[in-house]
Parts: sequence; structure tokens; C-alpha cells
Amino acid sequence: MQPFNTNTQTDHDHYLALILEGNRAAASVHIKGLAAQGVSIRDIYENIIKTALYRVGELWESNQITVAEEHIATSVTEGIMNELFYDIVSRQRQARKVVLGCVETEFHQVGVKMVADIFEMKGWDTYFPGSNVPANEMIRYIEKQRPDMVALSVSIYSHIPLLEKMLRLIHHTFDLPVIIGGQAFRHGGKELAEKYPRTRYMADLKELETFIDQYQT
Ligand code: B12
Repeated sequence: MQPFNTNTQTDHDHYLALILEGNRAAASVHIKGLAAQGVSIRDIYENIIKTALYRVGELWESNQITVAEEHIATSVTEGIMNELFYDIVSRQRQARKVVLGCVETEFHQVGVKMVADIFEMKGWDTYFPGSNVPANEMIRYIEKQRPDMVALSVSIYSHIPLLEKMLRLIHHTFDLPVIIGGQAFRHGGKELAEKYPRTRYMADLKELETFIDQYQT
């Protein structure tokens, strides 16, 4: 794999312009072109897609784009991530499962889908029942899947108590490692992980990749 040697600034600006236009075909060609040049999926996710979507948030917050443009930028991105999926799944499976979720009332799911894709790249089977799954339903789902790990995402700071509710329920019911992440923690709350056994906060996909590579039961 070649190092990440593209012009990141230009690449995410270009991607941003295409997703705001809603030009899925061109945005898809752009991303696949980067992958074909040897840019890793992790770099595409972190440096192109995440950076562009964070910028979408700033433009939206300052009323420089409409809600519809923000929606289309996200849906084009999710479409492209779905297209990439087939090529990123590792053919070498690890016989390990992870159940991923957003806490209840949390609708931001792009970050946790990136997390799921990194697990798939590492040969884990991933199960993501979607955003905003009620905590009790998540517990039932974990019971059914019997995963090796649970990964939870939270984007809105005021949803951190809902994450805590979920952590309490999980640790009350199972003895499982849990990883937590999401941009809600940009405003604090990382120490939450220390209150629960086998629970760890991770900031980004690089940290996640290292963690999976070194993971032993
Ligand atoms: C798209 C979007 C939406 C979409 C989401 C659709 C979807 N399918 O996901 C919709 C329209 C639903 C939405 C709604 C809202 N949104 Co919004 N949204 C965004 C936007 C523009 C992009 C989100 C995104 O995909 N980011 C890119 C991903 C890749 O980044 P990420 O989630 O941080 O993930 C990375 C890491 O955090 C990490 N990670 C994430 N999860 C996990 C989990 C684990 C286990 C690990 C290890 C790592 C990890 O990995 C990723 C890669 O590094 C952001 C802007 C922004 N800054 O992100 C605002 C933003 C998140 N939204 C915001 C707000 C306020 C809202 C609303 C309250 C708006 C409203 N008034 O209705 C609602 C709340 C809805 C709800 N109840 O959840 C604010 C949050 C502010 C805050 N402090 O809490 C933001 C920051 C916009 C802003 N600048 O104000 N939103």
C-alpha cells in the first residue's frame, strides 16, 4: 500500500463540493479514484469523508447551506460507503463478532458505520442494527448475537447519560468488552469509560485499527 500522498486539502474540498451538489456519481468516482491510487480506506474515511462532513456541519450551523443540502451530502456519502463495502471486507475471517450501535435517540450513524467497516477489514463479522435502537432492544439483540465485543457511538453531548444507561445495562447483563466513541466526547465525558469494567474510549479509526490488531481475548 502506498503512503497517503494525495493533496488532502484539495481532495476533501473537491469531495465536499460534489456531495453538496448531490453529485453521487462524481463523488463516487472521486473516492474510488483515491482508493485505486492506493489511499487507504482509513485515510479516505478520516481525511476526506469525515473532514468534509464536519465542514458540512459548520456550513449548516452558520446557515450557509440548507438542511436539504446537509441531508443530501450525508446520504450521498452513505451510498458511497455502501459501494466500497464489497472491496474492503477481508476474505480472511476471524470468527469474531461485534455488535455496534448508536445510543437511543441518536441518529448520527456515519461514524459508527466507519467503525463497522474497519472491523470488517480486519475479518470480524459486524452487526449494526441501526441508529436510535432502544436500550432494551439492544440488550435483547446482544443476547441473541452473543458477540465478542460491543461498540457504541454517541454524537450529541446531551446523549451521554443515555450512553451511561446503556453501559450500565450491558455490564449488568453480560461480561463483554465495550468500546465507546463519537464526537460527543469532544466536549468531555471520556472518563466515563473508567467507571465501567472492560470499557474503553477511542477517538478515531487509527486507534481502533491498532486496538483490533492487538486484540486478544
Ligand atoms: C449528518 C448530520 C446529521 C444527520 C445524521 C444522518 C446520518 N445518517 O447519520 C441528521 C440530519 C439526522 C442530524 C440531526 C441532528 N444533528 Co447533526 N450533524 C450531522 C453532521 C453534518 C455530520 C455527522 C457525521 O456523519 N460526521 C462524520 C463522522 C464520520 O464523524 P464522527 O461521527 O465524529 O465519527 C468519527 C469519530 O467520532 C469516531 N467514532 C464515532 N463513533 C464511534 C464509535 C466508536 C466505538 C469508536 C471507536 C469511534 C467512533 O469514528 C469516526 C471516524 O473518526 C454533523 C457535523 C459534524 N461535526 O459531524 C452534525 C452534528 C453532529 N449535528 C448536530 C446537531 C445539533 C443535530 C440535531 C440536534 C439538529 C436538530 N436541531 O435537529 C439533530 C439531532 C438528531 C439526533 N437526535 O441524533 C451538531 C451536534 C452538536 C453537539 N454539540 O452535540 C453537529 C456537530 C452540527 C453542528 N456543528 O452543530 N445530523
